[in-house]
Amino acid sequence: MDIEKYIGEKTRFVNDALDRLLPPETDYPQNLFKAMRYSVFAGGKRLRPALVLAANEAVGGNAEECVNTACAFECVHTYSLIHDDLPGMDNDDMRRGRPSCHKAFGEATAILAGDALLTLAFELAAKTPSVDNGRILRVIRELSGAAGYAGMVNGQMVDIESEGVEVSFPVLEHIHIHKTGALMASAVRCGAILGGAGEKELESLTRYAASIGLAFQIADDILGVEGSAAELGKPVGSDEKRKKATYPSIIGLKESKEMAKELIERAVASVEAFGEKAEPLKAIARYIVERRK
Ligand code: GRG
Repeated sequence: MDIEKYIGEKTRFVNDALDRLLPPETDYPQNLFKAMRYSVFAGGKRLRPALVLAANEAVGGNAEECVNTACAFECVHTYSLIHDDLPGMDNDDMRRGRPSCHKAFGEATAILAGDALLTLAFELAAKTPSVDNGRILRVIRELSGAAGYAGMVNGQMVDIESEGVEVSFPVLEHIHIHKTGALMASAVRCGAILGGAGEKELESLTRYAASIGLAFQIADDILGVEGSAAELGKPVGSDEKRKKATYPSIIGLKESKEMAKELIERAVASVEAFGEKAEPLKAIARYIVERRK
C-alpha cells in the first residue's frame, strides 16, 4: 500500500473540512482567526486525523461521519503545539519550518488561538451528523480524557518538571504515554467508536494505538538526533542542548531503533484480525518510524 498517497488523500479531505469549519480570517477579530489558521495550515502531517479515518475504515465506518472528529483531533494537536512553543513552556521560535504562533502574532494572541482551537475541537466532535448521540458522547469523553489532566496536560507537566534533572525510564515512559500517546490512542479509539466498533475490536485497536504512540515518540527522539533541520523545520540536537531526557539518551540509539521496530511489529500484529480493512492502519504504523519529518 502506498502510504504517502493514502496520507496525501486524507490530508486533502481533512484540509478541505478544516477550511470549512474554522472561522474565516476576514471575520472579526481578524488576528485571532488568522493565528488559528496560520498554525492549523502550517504543513502538519495530519497523522491524528489519518488515524481517526483509518480506524473508522477498519471497522467498516463512513468517513463523512467522522471527518468533524478527525478535524477536532487536529485542533487539539495544534493547540498543544502553540502552547508548547510559548515562552513559559518550551520557548521555541520555530515550528514546522516557520515562526511559531507567538513569534508571528504575539503571546496573548497565541494563547487565545490555542484556547479557541481546544474549545472548537469539542464543538466539532459534538457536531457529528447522523451518528447516534451515545457514540458522540463517548467520543467527547475520550477526547477530553486524552487532552486533559489524565492525558496530554499530565504528560506536559511531568515533562516540564523533568527538565534538567535525571529522569528514570519509567518517568520517560509516563511522559510520552501521556503527552503524545494518549491523543493518538484516543484518535484511533474515537474513529472506531464512531464506526460502531464492538468491545473486542476496540481492545485490539487500543493495543495497536499504545504501540504506535510510543513508537512515534521514539522515532521523534531518533529524528532529533539523526534528522535534518530542513526536514524537521527546527534545529537538530535541541533536546540534547536542553538536557531533555530522550530514548536515545537513556537507552541508546541502537536500542531505541530496535524498540521502535518491535513496537511496530506488535502494532501490526494487533490488527491482523481486521484483514484487508486494516491495511491503512498497518501502513501508518510503518510510516511512523520510517518518516523523515
Ligand atoms: C501544551 C498541554 C500542552 C501540551 C503540549 C504534544 C505536546 C504537549 C507538545 C509537543 C512537543 C513535542 C514537539 C513533542 C514531540 C512529539 C510531537 C507531538 C511532535 C509533533 O507531532 P507531529 O510530528 O507534528 O505529528 P505535525 O507538525 O506533523 O503535526
